[in-house]
Amino acid sequence: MAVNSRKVVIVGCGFVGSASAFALMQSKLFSEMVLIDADQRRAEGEAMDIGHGMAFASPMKIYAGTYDDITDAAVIVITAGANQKPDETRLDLIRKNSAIMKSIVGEIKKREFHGILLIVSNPVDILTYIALKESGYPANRVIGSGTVLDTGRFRYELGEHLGVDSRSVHAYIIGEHGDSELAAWSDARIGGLPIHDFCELRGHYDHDASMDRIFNNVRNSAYEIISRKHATYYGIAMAVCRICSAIVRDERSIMPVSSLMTGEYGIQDVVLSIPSVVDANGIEAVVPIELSEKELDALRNSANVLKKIIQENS
Ligand code: 6V0
Repeated sequence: MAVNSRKVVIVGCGFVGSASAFALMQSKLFSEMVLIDADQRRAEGEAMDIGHGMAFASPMKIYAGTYDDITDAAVIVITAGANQKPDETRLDLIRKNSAIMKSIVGEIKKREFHGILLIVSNPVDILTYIALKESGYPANRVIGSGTVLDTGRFRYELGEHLGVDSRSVHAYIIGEHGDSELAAWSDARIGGLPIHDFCELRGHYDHDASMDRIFNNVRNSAYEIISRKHATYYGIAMAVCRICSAIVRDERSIMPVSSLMTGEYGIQDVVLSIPSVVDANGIEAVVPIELSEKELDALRNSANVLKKIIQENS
C-alpha cells in the first residue's frame, strides 16, 4: 500500500503521546491521526478530547485505532511505556520498556508498513536499537527522538543567558539521551560567531563556570521537572512535532535525532545522537561535527555506556 504522507500513528497515549497528539493536531502537518494504546478507552478519550479542538484549528481525522490502521502511515510515533519515577534514571526503565517495545514492533511487523518509526519512549537510544533489530527495517527508517529535546533545552538556556532568540543558537547536545550526554561546545555558534566570542560581546567572561551551570541545568532538566510535576511532556511533544515536520515536509533539517552509528568517530553498532539530516526517508546523512579531544572521549564513553546496557540486556 502507498504511504499517505499526511497520516501519523501514535502508539502510547499517556502524557507524552497525548501531548504529542495535541501538538501535532495544532501543527496541521497531518490530515489523519490514529491513536493506539494498550488501554483502548484511554486512546478513545484522547481522540475525543483532542478532536474537539479541531473546530478551532483545522479539519482532520482523529480516532482511536488498531494496528490494522498503520499500513499507509508515513510515521509511527512510539511513546508507550512506563515513565521515569522520581528516584529512577532513564536506564532503570530498560527492562520494563524493552518488553513493551518488542511487543509493539512485533505487531507492526505483522503488517505492511513503509514509513518511519520514531521512537520516543525511554531509554530512547536503547529502545531505538531494539526497534531497529526487531523490525529488520533499514536504519534510516528507525530513528529516536534522541537529544532533540536536550538540544532544545540547551538552546533555550543559552538564549536566556545571552539575551538572544534560542533559534539563533546553533549548539548541540549529543550522545546518549541521558546521564552520559555531552554538550558539543567546540562546535557551538551564536548567529555565526563562536560561542565564547558572543559571550564576551554580551559581557560574560567567566566561560567555565557558565558552561558548567548551563550544561548541568540541561542534563538535570528531566529530574527537576519530574520532581515537581511527575512527568515531562510539553517539551518532548514540540520536539516530536519538529521531527515529524522534517519528515513529512522532506525538509532535510539537521537535528540530533538518534540513529545507528556505523563507524562515525570510530563508534558502531550502537544508537545515539549526532546531528543528522532528516528528510522524508528518515536519516539522510549523519553530520560528523568537529569535536575536541575531551568531547570525543565523552562521546565514546557515552557509546560504551549504551553498549554495555545492550549487552547486559541481550
Ligand atoms: P505514561 O503517561 O505512563 O503513558 C504511557 C502509555 O503507554 C500509557 O497510556 C500506557 O497504557 C501505554 N502503554 C503501555 N504499554 C503499551 C503497549 N504495549 N502498547 C500500547 N500502549 C502501551 O508515560 P509518559 O507518557 O509520561 O511517558 C512515555 C514514555 O516517554 C516514557 O518511556 C518516558 O520516559 C518517555 N519520555 C521520553 C522523552 C524523550 O525525550 N525521549 C521525554 C519525556 C518522556
